[in-house]
Amino acid sequence: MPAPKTFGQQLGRRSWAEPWKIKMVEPLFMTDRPTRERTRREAGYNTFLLRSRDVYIDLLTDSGTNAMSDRQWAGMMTGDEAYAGSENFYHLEEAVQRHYGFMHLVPTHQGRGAEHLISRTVIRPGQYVPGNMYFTTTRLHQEMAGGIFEDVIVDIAHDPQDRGDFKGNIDLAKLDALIARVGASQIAYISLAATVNMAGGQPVSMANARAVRAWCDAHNVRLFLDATRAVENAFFIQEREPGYADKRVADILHEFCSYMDGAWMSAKKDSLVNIGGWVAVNEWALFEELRNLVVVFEGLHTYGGLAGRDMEAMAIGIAESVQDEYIRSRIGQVRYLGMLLEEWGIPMVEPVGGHAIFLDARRFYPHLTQDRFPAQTLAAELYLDSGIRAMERGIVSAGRDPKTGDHHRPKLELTRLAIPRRVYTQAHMDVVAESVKAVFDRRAEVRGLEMVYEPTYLRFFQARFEPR
Ligand code: P71
Repeated sequence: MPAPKTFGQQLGRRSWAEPWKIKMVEPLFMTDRPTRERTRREAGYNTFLLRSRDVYIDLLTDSGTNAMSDRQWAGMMTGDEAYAGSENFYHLEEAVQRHYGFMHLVPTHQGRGAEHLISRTVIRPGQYVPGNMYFTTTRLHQEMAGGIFEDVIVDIAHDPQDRGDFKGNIDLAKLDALIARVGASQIAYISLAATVNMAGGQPVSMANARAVRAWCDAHNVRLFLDATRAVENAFFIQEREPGYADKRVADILHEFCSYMDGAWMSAKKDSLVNIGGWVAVNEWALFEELRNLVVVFEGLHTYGGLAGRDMEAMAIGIAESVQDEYIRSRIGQVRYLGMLLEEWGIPMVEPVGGHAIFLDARRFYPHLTQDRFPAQTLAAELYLDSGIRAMERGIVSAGRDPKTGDHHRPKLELTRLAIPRRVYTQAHMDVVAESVKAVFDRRAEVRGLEMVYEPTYLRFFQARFEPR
């Protein structure tokens, strides 16, 4: 047997490790294959309907699944659970002002609460909302407020094999074409997400943010950021964009946000907490509207549906999330899994993005048409093989066109392996990689699924399937 080598040695460099150690552990349980055959059938072949106790390694989402630090847990003990004016709210406000740079903050229970508020206050029915690819809840709230989503992301975002550095960018020619067609007054705002979840966690460049800002100024249109993974986005700018290699991620994030009129946030991702969100803007009049609406749907404007302790954990999590060594190891772990899979020829979105590996189910199962739900099928197969839970991000997630009632047929038919922050180790990543490989080796035997129950809203959460 040749001498074993660490991963770093195999790559001809020194290995790196996470900038933290583990203080508390939570046992995992492995089930056997006959049990998983039953549990996946009972769950209608939908990973959202599995019980977590039947899951081994849970890569359903990186949302709310983060491990908090000892400081965050200590902060939880300082929760000021006053109905109004909680001290923790002011800590959160200060953290958002310092790191994201927005003046006025409205907390919400999570991202979609913030999406609801901003969509309702800024969209007039019939207006367009151009965005760099849709996100499920974002688009739904825009549509429920009467808006019409228009995809203005660069074309390469829809090509899993294009290795562009900034596949999340907005295509300004698409904005020009939209404005020529409908006029500036018919554009509610530009909805910019960084990174872009559904494109594979792909980043937006600083140059693009700056150019979109200039476009907005020229046409008097507002620009709002979905800041859910903007820290991860800042890491890619530091790594890839000329002029940013020597800047701190914290400073890059701040500059990026400076081009925005405001932002909404699902803090359950970047901010290293299990629950929370916010919307923040610079305009006082808009803030007043948001602050007024939040009391109807979420709670008073100094807690927005959260406990004081949740706001404290978020304030501390924000500061931890912008540390260079943390973010490098976070994205490094995602890349580690990506490198193994790439080496073995597994089809996926490249380059690997910030929060997940997105397997390309079209190339994984070339014999299945999109009507056989290849990405849903792949998630069900992975679960059967090893108890690993992934998420469909293809035709099921895309839902139906509200006008025609037909399926949206996204070019990207993906199965996402989202990596929770500070939760799993490199050994878990090895187990995941080997399971993906095992499922890939058996790909020819797979026949696809049929949808037998379809809910009205965000159907992917509760839809049920049967094997073909
Ligand atoms: C993710 C989630 C959570 C999720 C949401 C919907 C379907 C399945 C899973 C949530 C996001 C997000 C972006 C870019 C807003 C939200 C909503 N992502 N923007 O990826 O990724 O935030 O979940 O806190 O309401 O698993 P919320």
